[in-house]
Amino acid sequence: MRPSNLLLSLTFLSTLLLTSCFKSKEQEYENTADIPVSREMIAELTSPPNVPTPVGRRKAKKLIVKMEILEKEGEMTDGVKYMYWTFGGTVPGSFIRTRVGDEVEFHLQNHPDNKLPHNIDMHAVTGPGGGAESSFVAPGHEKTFSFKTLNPGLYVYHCATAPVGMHIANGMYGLILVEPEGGLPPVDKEYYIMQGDFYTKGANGERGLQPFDMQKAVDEKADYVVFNGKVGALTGDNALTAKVGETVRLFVGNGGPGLVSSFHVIGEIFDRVHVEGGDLINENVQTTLIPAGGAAMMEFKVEVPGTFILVDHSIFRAFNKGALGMLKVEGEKNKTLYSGEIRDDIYLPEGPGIQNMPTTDEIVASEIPAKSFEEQMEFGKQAYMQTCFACHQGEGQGIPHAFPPLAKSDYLNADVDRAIGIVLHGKTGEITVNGETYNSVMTRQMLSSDEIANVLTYVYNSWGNSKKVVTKEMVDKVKNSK
Ligand code: HEC
Ligand SMILES: [Cu+2]
Repeated sequence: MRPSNLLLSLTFLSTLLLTSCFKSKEQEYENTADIPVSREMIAELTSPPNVPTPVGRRKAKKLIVKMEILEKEGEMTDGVKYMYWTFGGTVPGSFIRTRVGDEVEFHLQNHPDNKLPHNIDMHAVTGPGGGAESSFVAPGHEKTFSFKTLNPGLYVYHCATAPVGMHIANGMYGLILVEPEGGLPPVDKEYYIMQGDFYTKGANGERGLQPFDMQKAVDEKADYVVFNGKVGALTGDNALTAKVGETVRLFVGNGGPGLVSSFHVIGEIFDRVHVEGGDLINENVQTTLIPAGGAAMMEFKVEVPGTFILVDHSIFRAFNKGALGMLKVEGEKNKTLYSGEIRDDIYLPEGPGIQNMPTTDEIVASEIPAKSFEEQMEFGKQAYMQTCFACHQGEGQGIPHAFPPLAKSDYLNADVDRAIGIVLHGKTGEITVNGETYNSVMTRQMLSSDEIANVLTYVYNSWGNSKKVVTKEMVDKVKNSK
């Protein structure tokens, strides 16, 4: 036999062996309802973005889940409070991990300090109301019911007490995973993310404890669209992490109540998506749709270092309503996969004039001026996140060779009037910031004098800068001194 023939028959043999192996497994229980359970086990529950240990090869068990409902105040974003209703104290609720054939004994506890009755409808349950009918529980009570997991997949659970929309809108949703026989293929990192839309009496950013607004919810006019219950739950220090070369699996759900998510990771392609959390696998996907009350699993390998931004690609939700998270990947650069910036030349297709840059046209203030330093900081931060963030980045750290840092910037701190001038008119030409030279273009920012005063006050009082306060008068003086 020629060596290549030998190889062929060997591979053939082993494939035969493997497939027959799988066959016998499946044949054992043609109907998942027949899978027997052995022994009892208390389920590990985790708060987002963490998930419990994979089931691996464990046998089906009687799995005891204890879930406590808590109504508790939390922070939607800086200065904005919200009364969340939660499964397990977090939005989304605790992650439940089971395998097909498990017999789940579910204990739903409604904390005595809570004001309302609640229940749970699990999409993984085959039975009336997904458990809702048997789990309706008043404050200070515990209800128990049990079910067998028949279908593998990633499922949403939520409260289904009337008004259902209101209970969901206040954060009462989470994910339950039913792994197939033998478990999902192992990966290096797994994370739990859930999108939700929130409706508040005040507008986005309006401070204080914000009550739920039923009319806005009915109209589906969300003030906040967020991952994991609040703005910034997955950014900065809360970012998800991975190392170059690792495989990542995201369990992503959408609690709604109203909106559908166009889930996308900027700078990544999903190698595999379990569409709608089921068996159908799509490969090489840019954006995957996650219906309200639905979920999806995405797997990908991270090949290059950097910060990858998770968004709902209905993009105003990401940049203006909070649906933005981060995956920070550390490790060696790979110039073949991604070169990084090779050169930055100024591109001026219409001659040397720079469009909409150096002008002094009056921009009319559309906002109420800030009345205190705190308000200046608050409005300034909002303006920063909307206008400057894209280039100078969330912590003012800039991007090497492209956008200079504003954090601890010697250039910024040396001269307030010059900084005001830059935000007023834009900037081009070579400058040196903290020893690095930049030769790029900052386009003119369309901001009023008040907004410029606020944004610069925010910048000067953040990230180790010199704590100057910039007033509208100072901005007007620079504006008129030209
Ligand atoms: C489109 C990208 C972009 C946006 C948006 C932008 N900048 Fe800049 N900024 C730049 C670039 C590029 C430079 C350097 C210009 C040069 O090389 O001459 C710069 C320079 C600066 C500087 C001086 C250098 C330093 O690091 O201290 C300040 C201050 C500044 N920007 C503030 C702001 C503020 C405040 C905002 C938001 C209101 C803003 N920028 C929005 C790109 C941007
Ligand atoms: Cu409820």
